Amino acid sequence: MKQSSSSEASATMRVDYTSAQITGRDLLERTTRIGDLQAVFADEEARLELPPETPVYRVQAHIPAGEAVAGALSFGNTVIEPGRVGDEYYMTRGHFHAKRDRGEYYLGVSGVGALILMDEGRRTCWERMEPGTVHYVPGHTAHRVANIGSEPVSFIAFWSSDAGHDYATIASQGFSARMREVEGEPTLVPA
Ligand code: S6P
Ligand code: ZN
Repeated sequence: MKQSSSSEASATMRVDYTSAQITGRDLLERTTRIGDLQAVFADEEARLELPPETPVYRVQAHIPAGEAVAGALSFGNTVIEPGRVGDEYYMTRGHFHAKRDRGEYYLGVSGVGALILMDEGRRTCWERMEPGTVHYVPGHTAHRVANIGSEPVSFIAFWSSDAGHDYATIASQGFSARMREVEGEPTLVPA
C-alpha cells in the first residue's frame, strides 16, 4: 500500500509589521542616498547642498526564483526617510516595469506616504499610504512613493519576479507631476 507522509516545515522568513523589516536568508539589500539621485528631484541645486551620503530610502528584496522565471513571485520592503529636497518630499526613483503588463501590490506598514502612479498617457494620480492600506499598481503604470509625513514610511511590495525595472524612461521623461509641499500641504503639482 502506498504511504503518504506529512511534516511541518518552519517559515524561513519573517516580517515585522511595525517597521516592515524583513529577516531571513537570501535578502538583497540596497540603500539609495542623496548622491545617487542626480536629476531625480526638480531642485538640483537644493540636492547638491545636502550631504551626498544622506540615506533617502532602503530596500530589502527576496527573489527566490531569480528574475527570469515567468510566474514566480518576489517580495520586499522599502523604507523612506522623512525629508525634502527644496519643497519636494523624499521619494523613490520610480519606474515602469520592463515587462509592461506586470502589476504589483504595495501594503502600507508605517508612516504616511503618497503612492504616485502614472499611466503611459502620462496621466498621474496619487493614493495616500498609511499603516494597513493596500494599493494595486496595475501593469503599464509607473510608480514611486514619496514620504509626506515626519516619520519614516515603510511598505511591503509583492511583484512578478520577471517584471524587471525600466528606470530609463523615467530618467529621460520624468513623471508628469511632483509631490511638493505647498502652503504646508502635500500637493501633486504638474511638472
Ligand atoms: C519593485 C517595487 C519596489 C521598488 C522600491 C524602490 O518592483 O516597486 O520594491 O523597487 O520601492 O523604488 P525604485 O523606483 O528605486 O525601484
Ligand atoms: Zn515596481
